[in-house]
Amino acid sequence: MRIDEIVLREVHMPLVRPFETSFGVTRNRRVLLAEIKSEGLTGWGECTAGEHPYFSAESTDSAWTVITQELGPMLLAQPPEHGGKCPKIFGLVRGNRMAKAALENAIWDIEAQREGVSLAHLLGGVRDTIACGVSLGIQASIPELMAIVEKELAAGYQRIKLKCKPGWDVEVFEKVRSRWPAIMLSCDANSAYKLRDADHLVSFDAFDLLMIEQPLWYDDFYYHSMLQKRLQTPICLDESIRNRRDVLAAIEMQSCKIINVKLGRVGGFSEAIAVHNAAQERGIPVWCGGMLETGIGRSHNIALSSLENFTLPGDISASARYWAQDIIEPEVTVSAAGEIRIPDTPGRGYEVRTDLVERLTVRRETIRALELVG
Ligand code: OSB
Ligand code: MG
Repeated sequence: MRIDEIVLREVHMPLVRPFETSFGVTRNRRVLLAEIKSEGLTGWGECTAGEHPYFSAESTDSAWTVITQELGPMLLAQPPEHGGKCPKIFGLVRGNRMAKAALENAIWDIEAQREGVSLAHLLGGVRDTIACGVSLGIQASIPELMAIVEKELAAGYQRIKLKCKPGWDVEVFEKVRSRWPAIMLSCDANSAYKLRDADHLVSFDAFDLLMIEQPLWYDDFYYHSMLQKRLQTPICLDESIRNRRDVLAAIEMQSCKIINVKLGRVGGFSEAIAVHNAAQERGIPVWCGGMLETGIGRSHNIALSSLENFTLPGDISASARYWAQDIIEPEVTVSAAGEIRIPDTPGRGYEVRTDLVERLTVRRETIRALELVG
């Protein structure tokens, strides 16, 4: 394919309510959007890096630099015929997977449109709806959390995930579990504990949690394997899983029983599919995580979740839970049964509201191939 230009934008979008994890509070998102123009078609990608390098080493600003100075020029110099070629094209650049995913995913979007198929179909998806859960941030008080859980269950969400940290864990689980004994409930520590907290983590077993996500270090397999030996509750790895080889290591070491797949964290659709397949071949279920995405990233997550081994409810929920106005049309909505319909129209299946994107843009750079002028 010919790539005419890559337009990189930074958009500022306030969240409708703050989102607190063990590593901090997010109130306003600074999101990078990659728009790739190719032979009359336009593909969109979203960089899921956070405002600060707290979840992973990447940030909005590091990704801006890497895309404009390294990845964008590489893609223009070697335009891929297929999204799956991107990892090789970007091969000299180490890490920076969220930056890479923003470009690679836009290429897959273009390819789906060119083939006249849905992105889900192009990825090899097999389902037409996905099961949705919600991720609930740390709240100021337990009664406030209880009110939110009640509202999300009434909206139909199939699984409640509670962000936790020392001081916001067993007491919270106790209250939620005693009021809702049968719901699918899980927790996510974002690396807030140490192995010396193992006795405390074993006490989580009393709450029949579907999983405990990333309790220990963000880059660890070994200590998680030691912890998993002591826990009834399955460990799910998020931060630790960067690629397919990590999946093999984690499963071999019995560091986890479930894997969270995030497109940005693994570097884009091709590695996400490889991660999915490696887990599936070994009987390990996966689900799709979220990174407070705009509708563009959300639409990619929806397409990815159509793959067969996405058997657990993901963290993909309605646009309105995050944004007063999302930048796609229609917005992502969730049915009363807690499901999202996967679009079957060509590409991602959601239009980008380009006028709104323009208004939200605070920084823009267009990357074009060097033209040889005679
Ligand atoms: O660990 O899953 C996580 C948000 C930001 C950073 C890390 C995580 C999260 C979430 C939110 O849990 C999921 C969502 O987008 O709804
Ligand atoms: Mg997580």
